[in-house]
Amino acid sequence: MAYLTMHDDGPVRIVRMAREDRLNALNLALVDELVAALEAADADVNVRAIVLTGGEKAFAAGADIGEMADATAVDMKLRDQFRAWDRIRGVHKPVIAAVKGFALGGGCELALACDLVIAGESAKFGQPEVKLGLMPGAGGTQWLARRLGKARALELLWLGDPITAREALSLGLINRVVPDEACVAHAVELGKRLAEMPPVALRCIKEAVYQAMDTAFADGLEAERNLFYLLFATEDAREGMRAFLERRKPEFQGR
Ligand code: CO8
Repeated sequence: MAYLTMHDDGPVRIVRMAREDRLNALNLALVDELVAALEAADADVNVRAIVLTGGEKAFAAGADIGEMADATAVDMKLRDQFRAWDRIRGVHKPVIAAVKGFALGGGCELALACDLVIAGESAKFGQPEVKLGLMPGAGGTQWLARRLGKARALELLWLGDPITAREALSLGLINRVVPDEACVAHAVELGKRLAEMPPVALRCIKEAVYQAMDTAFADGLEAERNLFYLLFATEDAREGMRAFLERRKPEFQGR
């Protein structure tokens, strides 16, 4: 792993992008490593939640402009880099971004692709692609239009100016703002709380929420209903309900 460091804090895998001399510019190799790391964590039974973080100055300052500067449209089409990004959406376990400093362009899209976002006070979110004569390519137009509505999305995408962590919070783009020095620890604590929850229920809830963003309301309701029924086939649901009735703490097994 040339561009990442990883360690576990109990059931939480902490994946850190560490290409700090380039403000974690997302070159193809870094994204490949990142996707592999997320999938490995997803497959590891000892991991219950994943925290993705970057450096002090930047979570990630976007796609590596040096890798794109001379590329033709055909080069980009054949490069097919977003196939790797699609795999991020396939991660079932909770992924929490801990963002300090710049989260720009692809870096902002990466943060928004995580399930929850904890920001340090220094975080700056933005889609400055327009200033390069480009536009977001890793989902930025879709995330922002769906989450902010047309007018705010167009303002951010057309002007390309970054917003502060507090603005992102007030727009409902992220979950919490904390002091920079507490950012990763806060995300890990949240991961540990999620680790105590029944994993199959978390997974089904994630699937249903993403379905809500992707599909018509009636189809989303149908999917939610089916996932709800499915949870009645888990031992964890049985245990959770029994524990409530017996006034004790449940012991979830993940099945
Ligand atoms: N790509 C390549 N190198 C970068 C990038 C980047 N995105 N961002 C920073 N760097 C490099 C700089 O070139 C510099 O290198 P060097 O020391 O060799 O000169 C080093 O990182 C430090 O950066 P700065 O000296 O510029 O630091 P400043 O504090 O002066 O400025 C900024 C920080 C404001 C973040 C500035 O670096 C900046 O504007 N960066 C570019 C931000 C940007 O435009 N991002 C969007 C890129 S396009 C994009 O993301 C498309 C997304 C769709 C596909 C996603 C696939 C991954």
